[in-house]
Amino acid sequence: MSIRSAIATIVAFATTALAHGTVSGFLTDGTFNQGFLLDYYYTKQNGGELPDIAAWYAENTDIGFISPDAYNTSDINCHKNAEPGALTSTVAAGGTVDFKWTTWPHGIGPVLTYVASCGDVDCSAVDKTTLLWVKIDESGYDTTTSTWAAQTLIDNNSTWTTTVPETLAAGNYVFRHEIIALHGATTENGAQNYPQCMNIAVTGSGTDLPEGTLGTDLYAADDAGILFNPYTTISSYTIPGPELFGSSGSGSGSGAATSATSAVASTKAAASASAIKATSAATSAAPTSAAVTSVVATSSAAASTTAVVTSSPTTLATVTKATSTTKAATTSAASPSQSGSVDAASLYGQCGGKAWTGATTCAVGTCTSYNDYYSQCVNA
Ligand SMILES: [Cu+2]
Repeated sequence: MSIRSAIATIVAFATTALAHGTVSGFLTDGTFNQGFLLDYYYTKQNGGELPDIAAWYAENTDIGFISPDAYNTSDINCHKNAEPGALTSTVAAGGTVDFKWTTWPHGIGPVLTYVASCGDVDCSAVDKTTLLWVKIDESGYDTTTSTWAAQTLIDNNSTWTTTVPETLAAGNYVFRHEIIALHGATTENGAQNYPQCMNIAVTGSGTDLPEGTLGTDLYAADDAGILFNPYTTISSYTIPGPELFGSSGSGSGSGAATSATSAVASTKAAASASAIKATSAATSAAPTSAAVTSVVATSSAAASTTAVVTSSPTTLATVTKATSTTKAATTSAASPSQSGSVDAASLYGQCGGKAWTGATTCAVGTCTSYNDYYSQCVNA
């Protein structure tokens, strides 16, 4: 094999490895704890000893996800065929847990963290089907910056920090950290849940422990935040799952800033039928005259096209134009010209992107464009 094709092969594997991720480690008040590595699955299959860690075992060897059609199974708790970790880590109420994901590729979706009390039982012996989850952290879509929590996680070196509520009752808990990827959520059963669990005892003097929710009752396939089209102007997003700890009802929390609301509304009509999200900028710098409106449109598939336009009566036409440009770029990235002799890509294999000369069809799944450079076969 030539050096060139060897490099191409390495790149192909590297991008495939980007497919999804797991929590490879977590910090409790700054102290590192080993996460569950998929290698441990094979260790177990080969009769080897699993390391004693606080992270839960799971058989998500495809680096895959839980689909809405499995929300009523015990796998929604802590991923596929999960079993409790042997150890329990410790964090102080009011302290932090940093969840370190392997490189995370999907910038569309909310990030959530739950806890479930193990009661008098050590969490290493808990029955996952009895766990009652309390949501202690949630982040969805920030309309001010047009940013999903999952993108914020990516931008933070694939790490998410959850602050443990100060008033949470001391005791043994299973923590359940989760990304819900929504890039395919426009169609039913297209959302992808990536739950990861670990045993962490909370110390302190807190006494609050709201009644939680069984894993199988956390989500429904038709929840507003599960069956959701992210490829349009997003004026609000309702984070799925039960109410947030300490909240008195509002549950949807990612801060719809009023400064952006009016401009977003003005572009909504134009953009809602399209495959992009459009949002305003320059409201702070703009003169009070309503004659000047800046619209920044970016591809929802991440950074493929950016159009910056200044005008006002023409906002509608402008946004429409930016839309079609973006759409064209996305479409071409998703289906580059056929190169003839290559087989269809396998699930999670690359199936398109600039300079990609491999398979452009999928043996399993649907070829989905994430950006100009990378399309991947995923279950829609
Ligand atoms: Cu993926």
